[in-house]
Amino acid sequence: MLLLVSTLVSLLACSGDGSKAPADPTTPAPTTSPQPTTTPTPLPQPTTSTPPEPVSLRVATYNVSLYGVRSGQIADQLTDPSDPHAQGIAAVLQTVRPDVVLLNEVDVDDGTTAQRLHDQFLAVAQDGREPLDYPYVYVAPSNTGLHSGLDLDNNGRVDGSREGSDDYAGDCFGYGTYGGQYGFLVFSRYPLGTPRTFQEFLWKDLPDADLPPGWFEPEELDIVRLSSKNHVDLPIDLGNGQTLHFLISHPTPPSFDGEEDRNGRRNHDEIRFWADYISGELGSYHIDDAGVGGSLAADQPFVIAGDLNADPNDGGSREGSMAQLLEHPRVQASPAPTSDGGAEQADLQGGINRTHGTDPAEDTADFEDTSVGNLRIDYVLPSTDVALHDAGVFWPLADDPDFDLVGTFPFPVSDHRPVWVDIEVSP
Ligand SMILES: [Ca+2]
Ligand SMILES: [Ca+2]
Ligand SMILES: [Ca+2]
Ligand SMILES: [Ca+2]
Repeated sequence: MLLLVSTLVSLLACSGDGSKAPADPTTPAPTTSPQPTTTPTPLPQPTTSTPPEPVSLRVATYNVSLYGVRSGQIADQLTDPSDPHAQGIAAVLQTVRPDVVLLNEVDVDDGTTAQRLHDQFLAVAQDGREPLDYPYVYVAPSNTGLHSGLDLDNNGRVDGSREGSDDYAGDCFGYGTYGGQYGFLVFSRYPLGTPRTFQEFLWKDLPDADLPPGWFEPEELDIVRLSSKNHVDLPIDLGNGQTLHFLISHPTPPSFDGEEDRNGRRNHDEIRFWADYISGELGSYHIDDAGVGGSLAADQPFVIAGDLNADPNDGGSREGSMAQLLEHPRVQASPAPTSDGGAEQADLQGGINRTHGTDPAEDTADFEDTSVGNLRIDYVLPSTDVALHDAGVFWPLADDPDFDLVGTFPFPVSDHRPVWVDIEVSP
């Protein structure tokens, strides 16, 4: 346990800069190939000729809604090992049991929050569930709560000194009332390579960017970033010679704006960034924070994951936003993850859910049912070159004992449900 903790700490210290991955403890030791019983007996083969095996893993995304009203509040909260919110997150994850999981809406700090969430909750049995053990963690730097110094929300005021206010949050590169609010992190059983981040990529540098007409001044366009948190290509070393590219982000909700729909346009373009990244077309525009250009090679397997804040048919996102990925030739969008509980809750909650176009079994978030309703907005989308064995949304039926982990408003843990896929990546 001590070794594990020190590994986690050393990796956390490198968060945002890439981490030097230690040897993979999960790689099975090479085994001697079964020998045929027919004569003549072949010479023993050197172990280096053992062919690499396919790797099967469960990959998940989960918006855990773990944010506060001031910097440091969540880290302080997690010093209490009986914190019900973090216990709930851990109980859900100990039920779903992903090998790699993206958590949206976690405070980004020096790694303290991630370490406490892992050591005090995930690694501790919740109500008799088996503990989890993730030797590798990545905490993404975030644009949320990072003040721009300019009036990006056009309310006539600029005040970068008052963290905690809506005035402050509205002029940040990504909406956040304090630095690191609504960030994201990854826990993994597999070693992680050096992340490629696109935190500083400018919105205007996206070819044919869908910028809100007349909204930003020229000097604002020179600093306005595309990513509301970060866009990260995080390499996962599967130990069989294959690297899985985890393409993670959390595009802004397409709401909380006006006629200009600046957040809807940004949401669309944040999703488009990945669609172009896997297309290999227009690849020259993907300049990362290290100044290196280029998109993802055609032979690289990937999983796009995150709360993408766009339902294929319902809610406030711009038309066609999710189709950019769901209908992309490199994305394996079928079968869609589903749950029985999502369908049941849409029926029980009624309201606008009755007018929705998306199959409620595919819903991943439970919002108010007058103007928005329950939506499919959380995604784990593998590339077509990996085998997709199973997929699901963790949303139990109301008579299931695990329903208490999900609940109804006000929710015990989150208004989102985890989404997972079981994939197999062959060498
Ligand atoms: Ca302005
Ligand atoms: Ca302002
Ligand atoms: Ca609802
Ligand atoms: Ca729905």
